Amino acid sequence: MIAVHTPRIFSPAIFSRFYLIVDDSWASRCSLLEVVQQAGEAGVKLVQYRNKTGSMKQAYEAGLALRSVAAERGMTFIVNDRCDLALALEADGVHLGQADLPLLLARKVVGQKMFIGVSTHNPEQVRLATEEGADYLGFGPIFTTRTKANHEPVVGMEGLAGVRDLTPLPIIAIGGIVPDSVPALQAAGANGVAVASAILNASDRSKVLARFMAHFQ
Ligand code: TZP
Ligand code: MG
Repeated sequence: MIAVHTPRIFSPAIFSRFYLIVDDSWASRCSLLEVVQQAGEAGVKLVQYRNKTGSMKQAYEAGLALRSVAAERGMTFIVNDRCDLALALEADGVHLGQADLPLLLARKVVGQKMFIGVSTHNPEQVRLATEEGADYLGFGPIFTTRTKANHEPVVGMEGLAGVRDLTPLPIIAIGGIVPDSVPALQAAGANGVAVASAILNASDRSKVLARFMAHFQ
């Protein structure tokens, strides 16, 4: 069904990148497929599919089209929250929040071939996800964001700098990030940045993608 599947051969480089989040809540305002295509053209290599509200069937059908585009373009495709959906879509990985299946159980479900990322918001969560064998960590929200309702308290650059030395894993900063934020985030220890609204909301998406990508050459 799906042409390319990246095996889980871990390299920090895979997660030291611009990480696009395509969130289904934007699907009524823009074509997520078009966004992933544009991102592929801009050189984006890492994409997460996030669907918090759709039925499993809707999430599968929308996800399958996105997964195929990502595979054609050699992008690592990660599914947010749901191990079952990640398996069904033959994703390259699953991204777990603190309210999702615990990492050790998720690993049993998805097996050894999938990457597992974990959202973390404080030093304790960073330590635990590292001990339990996450492949990369999301850390944030760095700034306030409207993409996630009732998000955790903002951690700021200082929060990021404060966890950098607690883990050897790639840290992906998330939450309210715009292109101009990237150098300071990298200086504070972020390997990558995960972004939804700055891309999905952009009036000139290619331009904003290029501005992000310029920080990851
Ligand atoms: N958690 C905190 S922010 C976010 C998630 C899942 C999504 C991305 O945020 P933004 O601000 O739209 O880039
Ligand atoms: Mg989640």
